[in-house]
Amino acid sequence: MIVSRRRLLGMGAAGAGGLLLSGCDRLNQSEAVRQGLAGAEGLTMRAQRLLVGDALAREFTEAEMSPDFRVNGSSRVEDSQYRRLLASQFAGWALQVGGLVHRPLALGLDALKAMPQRTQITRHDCVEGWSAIGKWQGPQLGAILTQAGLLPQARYVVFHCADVLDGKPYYESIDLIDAFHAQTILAWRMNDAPLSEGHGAPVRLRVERQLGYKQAKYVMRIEVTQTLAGLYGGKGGHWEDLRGYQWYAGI
Ligand SMILES: Nc1nc2c(c(=O)[nH]1)N[C@H]1C(S)=C(S)[C@@H](COP(=O)(O)O)O[C@H]1N2
Ligand SMILES: [Mo]
Repeated sequence: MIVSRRRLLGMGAAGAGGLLLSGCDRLNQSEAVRQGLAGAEGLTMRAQRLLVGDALAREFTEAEMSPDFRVNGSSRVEDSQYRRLLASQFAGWALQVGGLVHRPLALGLDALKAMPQRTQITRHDCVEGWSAIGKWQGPQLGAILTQAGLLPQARYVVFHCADVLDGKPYYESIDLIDAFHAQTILAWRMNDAPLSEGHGAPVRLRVERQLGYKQAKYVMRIEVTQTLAGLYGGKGGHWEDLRGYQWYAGI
């Protein structure tokens, strides 16, 4: 954490307000986000982001990796098609990329592995009060989105997952600032081994400046959208819809 939420809020509206104008224009165009930004949470998000800018989340050394990285939320996917794909090590599987793009893509694991790879050792922080340091590898999400080509109306990237949790399909979303951040990757490898089912095989999102629940596992489809309204519960993510967690979970 570079600047704590408390410190930012302590700056007050006047102090933080001056920071808010540049860089956030595209956020302002969505009604849902504009409403969110009206409150203290929105103020915190914008101030935090502009202070942090493109800064990288802290990266750790091999020696600092946690011996145990727990599985949280879904640990198994019941969907029968997923179970067949898992049994074949995802041989016939392809990540779908669509929505507001010029060229919809279907990328198999081989295609994802053939792209330039990023490896990062980072700390995962779950709101439930645990954290763990692990190593993640995969292509940058930005490179995938660039390959697909975003249409001008594109604002959000939605991750549709294979699992159902508490009776609802899991999903998550981020905006383009986080989507094109250098450490935002689609990880297929964790701690030097292919992702296990528990940790989100075949691929999961790593968006390192946000909390654990944003790190979508079992990503089957990526959809680029203009708004989050009308998708699932409309709040941009599983826990956001079900438990009122914040959509922007910056740390
Ligand atoms: N598809 C999916 N993604 C998910 C979850 C989930 O249940 N399903 N749980 C989230 C939560 S709350 C956390 S803390 C992390 C846990 O990741 P891990 O199981 O690899 O530790 O995944 C997040 N992504
Ligand atoms: Mo979590």
